Amino acid sequence: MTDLDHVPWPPEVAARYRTLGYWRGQTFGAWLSELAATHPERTAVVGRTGTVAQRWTFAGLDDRAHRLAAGLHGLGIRPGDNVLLQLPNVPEFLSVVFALFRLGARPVFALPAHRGTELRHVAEWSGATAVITVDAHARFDHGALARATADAVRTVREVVVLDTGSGGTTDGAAGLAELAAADPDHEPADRDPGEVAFLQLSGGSTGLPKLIPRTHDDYLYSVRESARICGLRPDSAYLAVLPVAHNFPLSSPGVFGALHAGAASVLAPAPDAATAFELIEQERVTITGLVPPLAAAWAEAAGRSTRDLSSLEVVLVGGAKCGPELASRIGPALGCRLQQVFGMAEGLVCYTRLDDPDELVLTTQGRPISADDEIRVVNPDDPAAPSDAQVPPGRSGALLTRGPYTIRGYFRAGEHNATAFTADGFYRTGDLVRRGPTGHIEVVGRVKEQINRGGEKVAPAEVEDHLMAHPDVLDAAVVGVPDEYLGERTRAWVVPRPGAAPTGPVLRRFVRERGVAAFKIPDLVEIVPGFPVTGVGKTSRRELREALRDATGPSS
Ligand code: J2J
Repeated sequence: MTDLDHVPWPPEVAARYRTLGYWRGQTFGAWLSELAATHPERTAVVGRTGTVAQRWTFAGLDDRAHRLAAGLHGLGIRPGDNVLLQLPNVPEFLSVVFALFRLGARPVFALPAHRGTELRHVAEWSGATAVITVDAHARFDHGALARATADAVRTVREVVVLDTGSGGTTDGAAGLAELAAADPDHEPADRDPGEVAFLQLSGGSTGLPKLIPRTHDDYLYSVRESARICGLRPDSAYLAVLPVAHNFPLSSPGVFGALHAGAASVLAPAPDAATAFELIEQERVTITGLVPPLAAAWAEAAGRSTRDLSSLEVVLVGGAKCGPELASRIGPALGCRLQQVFGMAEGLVCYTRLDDPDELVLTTQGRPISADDEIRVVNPDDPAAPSDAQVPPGRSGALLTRGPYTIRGYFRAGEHNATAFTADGFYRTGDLVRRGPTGHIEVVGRVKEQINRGGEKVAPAEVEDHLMAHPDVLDAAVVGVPDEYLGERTRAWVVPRPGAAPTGPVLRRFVRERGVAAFKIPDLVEIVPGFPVTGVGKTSRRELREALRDATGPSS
C-alpha cells in the first residue's frame, strides 16, 4: 500500500458498480443544479444564523453556492485544495460545502467540538489551504481557534469567518457574507465524479483522527438509497439535531437525503428536547436522527411537553447501541416509527426497514443498504483475520465489509491501511456483531480500542498521550466503563512520577487546556501507585486496559 489520497476500487469492481447504476457519474455540484432545476421553489433549508431566521429555497441555495464559489475563487481557493470546515448547524454549512464542491475543492469536516489539537492535526495531515468557521458557537471563540490553526499550520493561507454576531474573533479573516455577495460568474470546475469529494474524520482507535476520503459517486449512491429506505418524500422535513458535519445527520438519510428527496432540512441549533420539540411543531418535522442518550432524554421529555409532535413519522437511532428496552420506549413516547441505524463514516450503513417486523426493529441494528455490501463475520480473536476466516452462521465475530460506498483506505495512511483493511479490500470495522437469518445485524460489542461515549468516539491512546504530557504523570491508561445514560464513559488511571501528587481535577483541566474536544476529557480520573502489568508496550497496553476495566472498583 502507498500513501495515496484515495485507494481506488479495483477497475473491474468500479466498472461493475457503474453498470449496476450505483455510481452514476454525477458530481455534488451537478447534483445540486439538477435539484434546483427540479424543485426551485421548494424549501431546502430552514435555520438560524445567530439570531437571524433563514429559509432558503433550492434555487436560493443553488444561487448562494454559485456566488460563494466565485467569492472563494477570488480568495484563491482552487480545484484540489483541501479546506478545513468547522461550522455548527447553520444554513451556511450547505452553501459553503456546495460552493467548495463547485470549485472542485474538498471540505474537511471537523466537528464543532474539535479544538486546537484536532484542528492542527487535521489541517496538517490534509495540507489544508484554508479554514472556514463561525465567529463563535456555544460560547466558544471559533474565530480565534481558526486563526491559531492558520498560524500553526504552514499550508493554511486563508481564514474565512461567518459572522453571526455571537462575539467571536473576526479580525484578519475574510467575511463569509461578503464572499457570498460575489457575482456568480465563476464557471464550476469540471471534476471527475470518481474523485474524492470531501474528507470525513474517523472516530479513530489509534491516536489522532484519520481522514476518510469519500467520492462523489460512492457517497451519492448511499444518499439516494438512504432517502428511499427512510421513506423521504418532497413533503418530508428532516430535523438535523446532531452536528451536520457528522456522517449520520449528513447522509443517514440526513440533510443530503432530504435534498435528494426535494424535502426541507431544519437545522436545530442545539439538540435538547425543548429546542427540538419547538422546531418539530413549527416546521411539521417528519423525521430525525438521534444518538441513544438523546432518544432517551426526548422520550422522557415528551411526556411532559405540550408541543405538538404529531407530524413526526420516523426517528432514527444510531451511533451507539440502542438496546431493546430503550428501543421499545421510543415509538410510543414520540408517536412515531423507530428505525435503527448502524453506520460508519468509512461507508457501510445498515437500517432496519420501515416494514420490518417489530421484533427485528427492536433487537437488531438493521441490514445493509446495498445488495452489494459484502459482509464477513470473522474470528474476533485474530486482529489480522483474513476475510475467509468466517465464524459459523449465527455466531458473533468481527465485522468486515466492502462494497460500493465503503472506502478501500484512509487518506494518506498507507501504514495504517495495511492493518485496517484486509489484503482483499475489506474494511475492519472493529465491531463485534452477529448476523441473523434475515441478514439483519446485531452489534454485540467491539474488538477495536475505542470508547463509544453516547455516540461520540474516543480513542484511549489519544487521551493517554494527553495525560502523559503532564510533567507529574509517569503513566496513564484510559478505558470505557459502563454508564447508564451514555452507554460508556471514560475512566483514566494515572501513575504519578515519584514525589509528584497530581489530582484528577488538575489533570482534567490540563487535558482541556491542551485543546481537545470536551467529550475526550476523562470523566473519571483515578490516581494509583502502579499498574498491575509492567513493561507497557503496544500489545500489553491493551491487556492493561482490559485488566483495569475488569478490576473497576468504586468511582473516584
Ligand atoms: C452500535 N454501534 C454503532 C449502532 C454506529 C449512521 C449512524 C451512525 C454513524 C456513526 C454513521 C451504531 N449500534 N446502531 O456514520 O452514517 C458505532 C460502531 C461503528 C462506529 C462508527 C451513520 N452505529 N455505531 O456512528 O463513524 O462502532 O458513524 O463502527 O461516528 O459507531 O462511528 P461513526
